[in-house]
Amino acid sequence: MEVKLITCGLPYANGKAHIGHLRTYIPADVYVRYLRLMGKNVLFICGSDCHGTPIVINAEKEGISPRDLVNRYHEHFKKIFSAVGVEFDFFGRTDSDYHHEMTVEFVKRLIENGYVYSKEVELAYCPKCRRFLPDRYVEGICPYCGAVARGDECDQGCGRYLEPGEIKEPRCKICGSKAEFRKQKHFFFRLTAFKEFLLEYLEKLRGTENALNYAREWVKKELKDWCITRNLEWGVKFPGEDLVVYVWVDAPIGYISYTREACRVKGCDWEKIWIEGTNADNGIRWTDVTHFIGLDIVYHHCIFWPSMLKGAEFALPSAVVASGMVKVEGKTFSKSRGYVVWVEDDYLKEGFHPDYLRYYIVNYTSHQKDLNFSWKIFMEKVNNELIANLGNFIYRVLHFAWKNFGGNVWDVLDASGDFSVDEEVKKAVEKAKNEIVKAVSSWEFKVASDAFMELSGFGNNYFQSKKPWERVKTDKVECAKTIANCLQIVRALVILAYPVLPFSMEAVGKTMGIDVKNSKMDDALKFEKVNVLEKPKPPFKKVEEEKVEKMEKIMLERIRKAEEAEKAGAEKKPEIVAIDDFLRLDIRVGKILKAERIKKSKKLMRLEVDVGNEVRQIVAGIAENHKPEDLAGKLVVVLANLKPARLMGVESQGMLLAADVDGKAVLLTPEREVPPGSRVR
Ligand code: B3M
Ligand code: ZN
Repeated sequence: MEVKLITCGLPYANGKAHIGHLRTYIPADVYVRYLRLMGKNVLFICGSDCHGTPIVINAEKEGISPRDLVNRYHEHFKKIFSAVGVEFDFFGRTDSDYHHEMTVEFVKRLIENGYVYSKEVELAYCPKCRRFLPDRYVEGICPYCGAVARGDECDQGCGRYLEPGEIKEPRCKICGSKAEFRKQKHFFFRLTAFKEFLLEYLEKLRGTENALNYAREWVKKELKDWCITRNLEWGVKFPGEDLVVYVWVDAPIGYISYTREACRVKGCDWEKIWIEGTNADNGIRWTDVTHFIGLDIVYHHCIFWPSMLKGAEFALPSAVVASGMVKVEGKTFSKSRGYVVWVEDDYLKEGFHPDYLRYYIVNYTSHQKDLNFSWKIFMEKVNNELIANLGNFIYRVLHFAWKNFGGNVWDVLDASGDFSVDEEVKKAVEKAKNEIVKAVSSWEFKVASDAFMELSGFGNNYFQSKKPWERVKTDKVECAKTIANCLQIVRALVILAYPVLPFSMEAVGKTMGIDVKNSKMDDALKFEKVNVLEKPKPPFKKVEEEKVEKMEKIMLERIRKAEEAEKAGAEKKPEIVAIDDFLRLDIRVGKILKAERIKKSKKLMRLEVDVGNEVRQIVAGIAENHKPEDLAGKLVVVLANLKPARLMGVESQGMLLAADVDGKAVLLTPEREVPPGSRVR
């Protein structure tokens, strides 16, 4: 059977997993599980994205090697994925030999096919660090909108992707000094050659509208050739040069190298998937590959990636599925501003069940829309939907069957010789199954999960209307019929809800002897005998209000701290300076000769200060907590080469140095008597 390859965007091995990651990975896993239930032969792959400047910079900051940093987060992601039930068949890493080999092969094919050329470009160079400054090593001004930007992206302004050399007024991110432009040879990918191809490809590409619409708009605008090399040590070496391949070139090639590696282990044919493809249409060789990605990387997957594949003569993915963005408590997701839920610390370590988050992410809204994570809504969805509806139905049926029939209703029914599944039950199960199949094929996981919840709602009403708890006393056979029907619904639910709730449905399945992992969708429609084999447990536990309050508190505190940090940062963001920068300041000890308040000012005082070779008039904001009479004769520290300024009409020829304690100036003074004019350094 042909392989259907499903991939997820590769997480950077550069930080911990958060809810933004799971917003893509969980629906992808749900999709894969549904496909398998439908009998498809699926290969589900992903892996760490290990290259790029942020990883090198963070490793430098921590004083460890990029490899060590990558090892740490690679293991972290593996652990998290398994804890939340995202089960990849293969989880690779781009710093592996097999990936480097694949990337070099790929780039060589692009070169041979004439899609790569070299060009001298002017790049930001730091004369102090004596190095070129790729991507995030440089900060400056966006040439398009004038906002502060980093080397590869105008992240605070217009959001444009910036090519090397484009940034204005570059500064070295490491030492803070002004960068200069220097010429260097770099390599470019001829993206402009793919416009016609892309227009046609995007016309036929399948996927979610959000991805397709963006991509179709972009391709109509001007495309630019793309610099694909960087001055870095860490990365895949560009053949024959002292450069590495840009991370956004090697990362998607990971989809291929991981497939090759997965196939080596599992015995499938990677060339069939990535080279031969499944069918051809107007010169486009398609392959049954579906990329699950976040909305922010549509450009890379719908413009760059297909052009690279076409240029290197690989087959072309047939679908790109983009998840909407994430909000946390109603605000745009942001790690730096504290609007984040960390999967390990805030969720798993707090003891929340992974299925709850899976249900929330899949069921909150359509896959394409923004998902808002709020702890209150989380509690409501778990308690009022999962538990009140699904959990309640499953448990009440299993419990009733166990208590009143020892788990086996068929003995009573066989003896009576009279049982068939109610038409309305059959219809309800069939309806749910059909809706799910249809919804899944268009990546509408909310619709799919609503369908099994509706079936469970039907089950609750059915149970309620038949009143088995009364019948059990009057007509055991009738009662057994009701429960037998309900058990059919439970079995269907176990199978139909399993992709979303794998842990809990597997457990319920076990209670009934159903091996849900190896079941097929149509087993939901089997309507055969099924028993309760052991004392059932409620499938879900309530989320307690206090717990949610605790989580909200943690979140609020984090947001508050982030706000504070931002404020402090905005006031004075300490920049790294060199010693010569410091030596440009003329800081000396001075002696206050005279002090008086400035009329009409609460804060300001006029001082006469002996700075060694002269007496300066200095205006200082110290009147609120100092008396003039206490100041005369005091030794202070003066910045003596500050440009003179007028304050309340009085010229100030320097500045006193003081500690800022809650907005009050606490004057600095030498530890013992020294002559006025002594230099401070
Ligand atoms: N490593 C993560 C991101 O930008 C990036 C994805 C690569 S997919 C080939 O979301
Ligand atoms: Zn520098």
